[in-house]
This record gives sequence, structure tokens and C-alpha cells, in this order.
Amino acid sequence: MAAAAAARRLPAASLRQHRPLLLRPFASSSGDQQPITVETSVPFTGHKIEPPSRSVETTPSELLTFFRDMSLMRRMEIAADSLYKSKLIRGFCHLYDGQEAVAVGLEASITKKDAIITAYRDHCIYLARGGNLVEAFAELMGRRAGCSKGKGGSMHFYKKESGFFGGHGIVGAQVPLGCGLAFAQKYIKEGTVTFALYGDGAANQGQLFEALNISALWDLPAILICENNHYGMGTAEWRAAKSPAYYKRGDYVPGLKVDGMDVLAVKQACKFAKEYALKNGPLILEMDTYRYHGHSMSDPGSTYRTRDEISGVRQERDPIERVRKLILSNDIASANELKNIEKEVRKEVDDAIAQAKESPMPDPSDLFTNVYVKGFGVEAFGADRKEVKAVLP
Ligand SMILES: Cc1ncc(C[n+]2csc(CCOP(=O)(O)OP(=O)(O)O)c2C)c(N)n1
Ligand SMILES: [Mg+2]
Repeated sequence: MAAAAAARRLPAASLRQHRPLLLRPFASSSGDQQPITVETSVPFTGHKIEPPSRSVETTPSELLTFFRDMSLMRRMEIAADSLYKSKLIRGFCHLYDGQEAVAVGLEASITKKDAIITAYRDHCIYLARGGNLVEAFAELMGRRAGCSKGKGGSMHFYKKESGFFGGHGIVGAQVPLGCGLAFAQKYIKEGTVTFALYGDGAANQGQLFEALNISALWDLPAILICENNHYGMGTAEWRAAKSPAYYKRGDYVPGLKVDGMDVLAVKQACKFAKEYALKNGPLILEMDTYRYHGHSMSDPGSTYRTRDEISGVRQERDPIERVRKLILSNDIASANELKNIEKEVRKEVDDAIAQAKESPMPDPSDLFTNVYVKGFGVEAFGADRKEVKAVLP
């Protein structure tokens, strides 16, 4: 038993090697790819569907990748919090710490040809889709090197070339857009699906049900993921939703309830959902997760919930700690080696911030770019609509 565990353990060299290859398996020597089967923390609960098995197959290198990627995301969000407080990030800023397992587990089960669309809590999904840290921090600080050229800010990260369609500030609006992406995917027949993420607050919106109805009628490969972090701004779910069983809220559309703090459960559910949606049409996944920070930077997050509630989730359900325990109990890496990964991640984030700070702000002339189609001679008027102030390029 001990010998098998030792054989499975990654050699120190390969632990050091793994640079930030987000969501790609670590290059490692023989032995470390031995599959391990892990039970999810809790069983899946199905609505009008037989849930998948609780036994999830993983490998030592996948677990280490999950550990690193979630740690990198956590560190990025903590750093964004400090940059905001020192006024280097302005405007809206919504952090994702606590919810990292959803981004990472989802990405582990799909390809970059599948599409993801989400709301404003988008930094970590962008990283999961292969976005880079410098572009993320530059965007947060409104700099030209940002993934939206510094003109989108925290809520408008995109990476279309790897299937990330934003980054949306209007609560719920991304869900019909996501169903539209799934409509296109049905046409092009490449076996791809769209995951449209929304919150428990957004789950009560009318447009979601309209889009779901059409998606179900037309069997679109649309998977709606409700990230239930139990609050919409300062409103607890029970004050806003008559039925907080979001996985059942599609009525005629099947659903699954998933522990969104367990990255392996998320991976299993998303893999299952993709296969299901390609054959049958839409499905709802409710991810039971938790928001560690307040709603946005203007919300301390502690007036409508108790500190004990927050620390209880951190202690009992934290997604990174869950993977750390799995790595240690399977003797894949030592506690010290995991600490070293965290140190590397911290340095990587600091270096990215330093680089992002070197990027200039957008030129004032960029105010007029990416707004209207070029060359149409669009005229801008003063408030009285009499005098033309400018003709846009
Ligand atoms: C149409 C619309 N209504 C209201 C708002 C203001 N608003 C921004 S976030 C939010 C709460 C949404 O909560 P939830 O869907 O649970 O997402 P979470 O912030 O928890 O990720 C509200 C009401 C908005 N942006 N758009
Ligand atoms: Mg919420």
C-alpha cells in the first residue's frame, strides 16, 4: 500500500517543472498517471433524470493541476482586492474566491470549442479558458494590454478564440445569449455545447425561462449552470426565491444538483451534461457554492450573514483544501511541496501585476473605437442635437 502510494508520487523535478500550464496535465514521468477513483462529497440529486455515479476517475497530475489552478485563481482575486483598495482598480469589481471549483471542474470536462458565457464574476472563468494573468490585471486596471484593451474592466472579460463570450453586467442577460450560441452550435454540427452561467438571484428572472423554453423546444445543446452562492447582493436566497431548488426550476427541463465546492463533482456533472445535451437538449446544473467576499468591492459582505457562516464554509467546504487533503492522503505530494506551489503562484501573480502596471492607459481616441462599425460616417451631436460635434472614423 505504502509502496504503491510512493510509486504514484510525482518526482520532485516534475513538481518544480510545472509552470502555469493552466488546466493542462503536468508533464511528468511514468507512474504518476495511475488513475485514482474518488467519491464525490455528496451524491448528485436529479430532477427528471438519473444522476451520474458518485465515483469520479482522476489522476495525480490532474489533482495537482486542480490545486495549482484554483490557488492561482484565489491569489488573483485576493490581489485584485488589494489593488482595488489602493485605487489601482476602479469601478465595479466582483470577486470569485470560494467559487473556483466551478470554473476549474467545468473546464476540465470540455474543450475550447465548447462555449462559456457568464455574468460579471468573470475573472477566473477567463483564466480557466486560457486567458493570461497579465491581460487580466491590465484589464482590471483599465490598461491597454488588457484582454478588452482596457475598455471593458472587471465585468467585461472575453476570449472568443477559446470560446469565452464574456463577461456581462446585466443580470441574467447572458442566458438568452448563451442559448443563441447553442442555436449556432446546433447548426454547425461540431458536437459542441454552451454553458451559460448565472446566479441564484438571476434564476428568478423571466428571460431565463423564455430562453429555456425555446432551447427545450428546439433541443439546443444549452447547459444552464446556476451558481448558487446563496446570495444576490445582500439578499439571501430564501428571501428572493419561493423555491430555492434551482435544479428543479426548469420544470420540464431536467436538472442536477451538484456540490460546487467539489471540483471532481463539478467535472463529473459537466461531462455528463455535455453528453446529455448533445443527445437531448438543455439541462440545468445547480452548483451549490459560496461567495467568500461581499457582492462587490462596495459590500463588506458581513451585515446580512454571520462571520461564523463564512468561516464555517471555509473550514468545512473550501475547494482548495479539499484537493489538498486528497493529494496528501494519496501521497501524491508532501505538504511542503504544496506550500511551494502556493509560493510560486504568489510570485507569478506579483510579476503579472508589475507587468500590467507598465502598460499605458488607452489613448483618448480609443473612446470611439469598437463602438460603431467603421467608415459609416456616424455623426455625434451636442445635447441640443443641432451642432455636429464629431464624425466618427
Ligand atoms: C437587470 C439587472 N437588475 C439588477 C442589477 C443589479 N445587480 C447586480 S448583481 C445583482 C445580484 C445578482 O445575484 P446573483 O444572480 O445571485 O449573482 P452573484 O452576484 O451572487 O454571483 C443585482 C441585483 C443588474 N445588474 N441587472
Ligand atoms: Mg448569488
